[in-house]
Amino acid sequence: MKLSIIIPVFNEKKTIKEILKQVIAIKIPQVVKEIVVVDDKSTDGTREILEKIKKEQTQLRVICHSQNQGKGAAVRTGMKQAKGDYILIQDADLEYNPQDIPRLLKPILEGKAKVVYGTRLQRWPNLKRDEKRLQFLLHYFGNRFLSLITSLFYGQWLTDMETCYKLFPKKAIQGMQLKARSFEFEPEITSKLLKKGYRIKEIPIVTTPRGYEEGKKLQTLKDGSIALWTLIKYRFFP
Ligand SMILES: Nc1nc2c(ncn2[C@@H]2O[C@H](COP(=O)(O)OP(=O)(O)OP(=O)(O)O)[C@@H](O)[C@H]2O)c(=O)[nH]1
Ligand SMILES: [Mg+2]
Repeated sequence: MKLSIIIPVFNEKKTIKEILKQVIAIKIPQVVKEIVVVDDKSTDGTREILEKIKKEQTQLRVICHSQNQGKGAAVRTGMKQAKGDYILIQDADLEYNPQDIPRLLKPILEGKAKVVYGTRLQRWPNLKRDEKRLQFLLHYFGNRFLSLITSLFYGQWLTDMETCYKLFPKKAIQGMQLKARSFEFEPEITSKLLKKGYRIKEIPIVTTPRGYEEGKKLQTLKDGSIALWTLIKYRFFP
């Protein structure tokens, strides 16, 4: 099986080198990996770092947007270029741990699932950093709420619709008119996969959430409202 790992990147100079190192290091029996990095016009030096790594790691594919367009647009660019049978999205920060990738693939390799999401929410939120309590709680309950709406609208119980770890066959998105430019990519693809009749298998994962001072870009209220609207919209429109 060939797996395309798509990494959307925007201004992640602190983490890009390390995340690529971790993703490159993952070895999965029976699976050939392809890594597609999409740089969304980073201005903090990330692009220069990518140029350098590309020379050393020739298996990396790096695609550069000439304008910043958002995470959804970057993922869509990556998916168009992907040559794998399966696609996995990997954020460029260090919140998600690439060591979980083989666990996500397991049900697929065993023929037990076609679409797998890594869920962060089958547990209480990570509240280690006290000063960020409210921010994380808002994020946590916002996501729980959006996942509940997804379950009600699309008829499948989900605990973490917003997770970045989404793994699906490339053929699942063929013919899908994905439009999201920003973070509404998550509700859009989830809605459309469920509408197409795919069942989503959730596998628990543990993440290390980051705060805004560490480069987080998602804005809980703004992007949460857009996500809610996206879920409503695609329930009734194609
Ligand atoms: N291409 C592109 N990627 C972006 C943009 N904004 C954020 N990203 C990437 O999207 C990923 C997630 O962004 P974050 O700001 O960490 O979002 P988050 O708050 O972790 O979102 P959750 O995972 O739902 O908690 C990272 O890899 C970012 O580099 C953008 O404008 N363009
Ligand atoms: Mg993040």
